[in-house]
Amino acid sequence: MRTQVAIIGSGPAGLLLSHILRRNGIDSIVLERQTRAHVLERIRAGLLEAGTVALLREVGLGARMDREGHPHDGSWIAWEGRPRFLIDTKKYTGKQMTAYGQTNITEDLFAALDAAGGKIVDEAANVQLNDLTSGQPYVTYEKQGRTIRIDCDYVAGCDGSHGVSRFAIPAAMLKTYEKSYPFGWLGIMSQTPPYPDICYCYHSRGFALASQRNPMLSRYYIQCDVDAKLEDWPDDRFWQEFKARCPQEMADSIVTGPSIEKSIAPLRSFVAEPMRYGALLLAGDAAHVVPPTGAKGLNLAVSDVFYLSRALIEFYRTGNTHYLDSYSDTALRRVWSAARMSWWLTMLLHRFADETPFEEKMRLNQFDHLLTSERAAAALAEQYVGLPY
Ligand code: RFL
Ligand code: PHB
Repeated sequence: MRTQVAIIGSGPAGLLLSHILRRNGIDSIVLERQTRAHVLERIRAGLLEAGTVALLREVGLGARMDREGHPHDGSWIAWEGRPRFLIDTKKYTGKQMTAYGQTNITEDLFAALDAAGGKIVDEAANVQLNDLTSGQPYVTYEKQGRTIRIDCDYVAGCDGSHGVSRFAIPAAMLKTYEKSYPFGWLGIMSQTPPYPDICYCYHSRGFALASQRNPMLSRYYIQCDVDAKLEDWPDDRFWQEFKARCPQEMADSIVTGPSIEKSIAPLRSFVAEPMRYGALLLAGDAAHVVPPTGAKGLNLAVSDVFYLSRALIEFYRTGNTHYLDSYSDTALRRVWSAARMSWWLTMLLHRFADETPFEEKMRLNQFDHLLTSERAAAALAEQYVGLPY
């Protein structure tokens, strides 16, 4: 087979890239290791930056998001023993964040690609990237006992943090930066009316977050030990712990119910540089992972795809490689800003077992600084809502 761009991974990065390329007359094939059902079942992100919403609208994916998504003027921080603080994105940036699930975006993308004859191969095993610096790159994969070869001009590595694409870059040419945090997030989904606000809670028992998907679907998280086991967290224990970490009036208004999904995600920060090697261009979690505290992972995948699609469109229209050549530097500038914000918010809002009383005071003072300084509040709002592309 031959295509212009072979895309590895059918997460939001890979699907969105294929969709935008197709709208611009550029052919691509998406190779996905899992079944489509598996991809659609994964519950992940829920909060979209204004820039993500604008881009999705611009590429014809806004209809359902505008109907079902829920715009918010900001997100709250409820700190034990302190007044509530609003990360007021509307006031300081004029922009809103929108609650709309990654699952829905993925569904919208599959529907758009299916309707337009997009090519997505699922259950593509043993994907391998070959001859990336030869001028004649190709990808192979296995399906139903056969090995299939796809010749292409470019390979987009959109296969998430556990994919193969990043490992096709020789170790000597790749620099990686990593930090793991000594806790995870235990998340549940429940078919209950959500708490009306997106609210991050800091409490001496640990962090908690109330979020939402739609008027009858709520998403809640609590900080948990890295080695926590799902079987130790029946719903009752989860709700009890969640409520213990939020202010009384908030706890009283949370509508609880049976969970329909429950999972534990470890928290880490990871950035790989550069995001290009010959014909291979990395995008999304394949190149970088942020802890979910800042709600930035999916939004970064979308901004990478913005820069990458612009570069490929420019190349196929004019032969000019300017944007391709600057892709890694341009994308990484935005990645590092989001990595810093996500790290900062993670450090601010979680309990660290080995923390000294001094560090605890510093944490408290950082929050008080937000409460009392318009400039500090504005700086956080600007980063939280997402930097312009
Ligand atoms: P994905 O979504 O991981 O998709 C990669 C795809 O590649 C496939 N794949 C392979 N295919 C072929 N061959 C191989 N060898 C392959 N290896 C892997 C995988 O099966 C998969 O289908 O990466 P992508 O597209 O870069 O998208 C990134 C986002 O999914 C991720 O950053 C966000 O979900 C992170 N995130 C959040 N981001 C936000 O912007 N806002 C949020 O509110 C938010 N909340 C979250 C989150 C992530 C979480 N978890 C579970 C880590 C909340 C949580 C709990
Ligand atoms: C979510 O709704 O899943 C969500 C919201 C905000 C975050 C992280 C996750 O910071």
